[in-house]
Amino acid sequence: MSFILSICKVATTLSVVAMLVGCASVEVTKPSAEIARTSPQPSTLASGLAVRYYGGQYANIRGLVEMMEYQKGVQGIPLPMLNYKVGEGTVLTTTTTDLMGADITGYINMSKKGRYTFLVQSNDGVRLNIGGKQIFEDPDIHGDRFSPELYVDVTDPGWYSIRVLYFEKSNSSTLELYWQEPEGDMVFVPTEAFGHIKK
Ligand SMILES: [Ca+2]
Repeated sequence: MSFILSICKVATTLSVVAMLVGCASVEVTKPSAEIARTSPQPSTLASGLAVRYYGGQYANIRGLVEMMEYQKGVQGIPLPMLNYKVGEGTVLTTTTTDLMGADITGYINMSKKGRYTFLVQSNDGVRLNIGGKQIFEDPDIHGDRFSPELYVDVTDPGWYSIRVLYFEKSNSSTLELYWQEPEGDMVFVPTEAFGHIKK
């Protein structure tokens, strides 16, 4: 795990190497512009992230977004963390292994000032928004693949909105979100840093 992470950190500047080791071959994201802290701050949150599922066969995130315009979806069991690397097992908190889209929403608590570094691993497509800003997208069908390092500079600590669009077409599925807090280690974003409004 740490080997792949460190390889991906280096490989994002070398796109050929990045392809060989399965990192997203996209440009390293520049330090982010200001993201918007949620205002007012949410007061009572349930832990983890809310999710709605949209069953269907998608070739990319755009296809999922189109489906969401005319399907209501099904409310799923909340996700404690984004740490799913399940091979050919069930997708997130569903009981199905393929052909599934997910709209994951809630809040993320960035409680320290300074630079947060995120990494996403996905299979298949994913789009990550934090504080109303698109941080990363790897929208098409692919095997397990890391994002480059994604930087979010926090000047105003607190809860920020987070939204992850994700789909799994077939075979194995993975959705992971790591962060490195200012002066911290690269770890899965922990449950206590996620919240959602219970419906
Ligand atoms: Ca897959």
